[in-house]
Amino acid sequence: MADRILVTRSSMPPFEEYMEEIRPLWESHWITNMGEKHAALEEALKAYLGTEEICLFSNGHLALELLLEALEIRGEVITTPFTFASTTWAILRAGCTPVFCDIDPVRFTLDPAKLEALITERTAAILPVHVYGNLCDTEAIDAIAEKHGLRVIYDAAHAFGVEKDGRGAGTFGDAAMFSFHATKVFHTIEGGAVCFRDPSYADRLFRIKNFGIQENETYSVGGNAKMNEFQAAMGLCNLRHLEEEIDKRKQVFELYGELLSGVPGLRVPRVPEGIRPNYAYYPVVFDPETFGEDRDSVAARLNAEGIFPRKYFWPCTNSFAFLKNIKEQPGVPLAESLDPALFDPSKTPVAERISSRVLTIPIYAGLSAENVRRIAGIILRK
Ligand code: T4K
Repeated sequence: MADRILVTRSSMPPFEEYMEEIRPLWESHWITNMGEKHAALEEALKAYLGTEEICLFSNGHLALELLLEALEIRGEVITTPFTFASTTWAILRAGCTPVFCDIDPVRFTLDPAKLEALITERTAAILPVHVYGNLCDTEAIDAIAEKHGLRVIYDAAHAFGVEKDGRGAGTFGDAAMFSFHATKVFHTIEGGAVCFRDPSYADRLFRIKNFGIQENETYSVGGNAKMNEFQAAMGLCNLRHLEEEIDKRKQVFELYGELLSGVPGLRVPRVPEGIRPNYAYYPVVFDPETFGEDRDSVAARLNAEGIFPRKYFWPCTNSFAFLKNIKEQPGVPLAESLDPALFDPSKTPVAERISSRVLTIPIYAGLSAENVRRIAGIILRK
């Protein structure tokens, strides 16, 4: 169906611009393994994100999973269940044990007030998520981590370009992972990056994404998660158009705000003081008691009109039924100590409540004002 409206739509740079960007690859024949485009994108991203250190990856998921391995995180990792499955799967696949902390009811990010009670002598790290691009309470989380000598790794998959008081999302904690997937505000088709503070991480991250090969041609055990030159070229083009992309999303965001705020039983996102947002998602929380209709019913009505919002992020990652038999999962080197009782959504009631009520409605640069009005009108039955 040509006129379907999906939750997002990949931004594309002008076709000729991408062709020009990749033309030199036909001359050099150097199309992967940290070539010129890769180097240029690293430098451009360091400047854009305000970070000294960055390592590019083939995708965001592997960036996160391999980051945990590279830092030799072992044991319990305190995290949020209100996220895309990737965050929790990275923890499990890295052989760690996720311990779920409930979320703040306003930001939807890990609630620092509930964090300290979960810290034990087995805790190795804290892995919060800047979900929807909403920055976590980084000050409180980083302070608790420092007090207990724990590392903080932010899943910043949604937070590319977001800043708090002029400070980029990639500069909080010990490290932050960005996703550059096609569905993101900035993308490299598939891709991801880790930004970090301690320069000694650079070698570890480089080796783990490149078969463990060191400069002197000695080896350690590593995988392959390199970003190729076509991905990096897409990133270089998209970065040139990013401000325009964010500005167009802002117009959609603001129009939804005008049309949907103040409606009893609907909660729409707001930009907090001091934040430079990226308008990555537009989550609407439906309170069926007051709004008179639940999230699933609104989604079904939109679907009937060819509009496809998504229930990001439902279900919470601690509530997948198969996790009750987690020990029987084939092929995953799970932590010995992993206890299926950890996967209990009743321990994170705020996350559970938001997850069952939230709908992320379409937002992307090319979404017309007419369609924004149509979507809002359907939601409000106007
Ligand atoms: N941590 C968090 C918190 C994350 O949200 C994610 C990924 C990760 C880690 C891992 O990062 P990556 O390894 O992906 O870099 C999508 C994305 O695939 C995924 O990147 C994203 N988060 C997640 C929230 O959403 P799906 O299964 O919902 O995608 P899909 O294929 O249904 O696409 C959604 C919509 O996007 C489509 O309806 C239309 C549009 N679209 C999609 C594709 C693939 C396009 O316009 N162009 C495209 O090429 O997971």
